[in-house]
Amino acid sequence: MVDPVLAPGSSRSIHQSGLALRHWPHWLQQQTTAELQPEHLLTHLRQEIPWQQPKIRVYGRLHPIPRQSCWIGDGGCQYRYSGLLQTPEPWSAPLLALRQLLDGCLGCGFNSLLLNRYRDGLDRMGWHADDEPELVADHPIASISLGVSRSLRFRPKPAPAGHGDAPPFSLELANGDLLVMDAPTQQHWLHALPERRRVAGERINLTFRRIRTS
Ligand SMILES: O=C(O)CCC(=O)C(=O)O
Repeated sequence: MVDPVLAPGSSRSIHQSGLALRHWPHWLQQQTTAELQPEHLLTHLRQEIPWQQPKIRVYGRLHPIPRQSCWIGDGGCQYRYSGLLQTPEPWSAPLLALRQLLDGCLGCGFNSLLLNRYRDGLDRMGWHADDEPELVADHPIASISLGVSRSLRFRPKPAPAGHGDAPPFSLELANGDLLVMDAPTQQHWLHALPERRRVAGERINLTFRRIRTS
């Protein structure tokens, strides 16, 4: 049994109208399991994940997405994002251990995981919300960052659906950080990982989610 460390005092909460985030800097480094230390996880993910760079249609033309990705989940956890239907790859032992640790710490039940690999500062993710109908809307999304630091940008969805007057902001996510996006953030806000030209190093991000299963 792993020994979860989720000291309430070490997180910071960010609340704005329609947005609720919790951020634990260097959370992984505080865990006692050796296989979950950032360097172990990075090595595992680089070697064992079947990374893909699918093409998506933008204005009628096919373009490779500007990053690599992989979708992992329990059987039946199909997910459509960027217009692509994803059938889940199976859990590896370290990723299952991380999921169980997060389930215990946060008191929830993740059943799927989207991995994104930004090979350098040119790889990026555009503005979007994780609000697809397959996702359980009021379930938290837990994001683990590995590798170089990058900024995650937030901005409200345009009014009236969102909270259009709130100012955009950035959150710097470093190696080992845990960010939890609580409901109703995805309903009212967008997020993006913009390119950062001066960054040469790699970042891998893991977002644990809950897909509806019937
Ligand atoms: O890489 C990140 O931190 C953001 C990933 C993301 O936006 C997503 O998985 O929906």
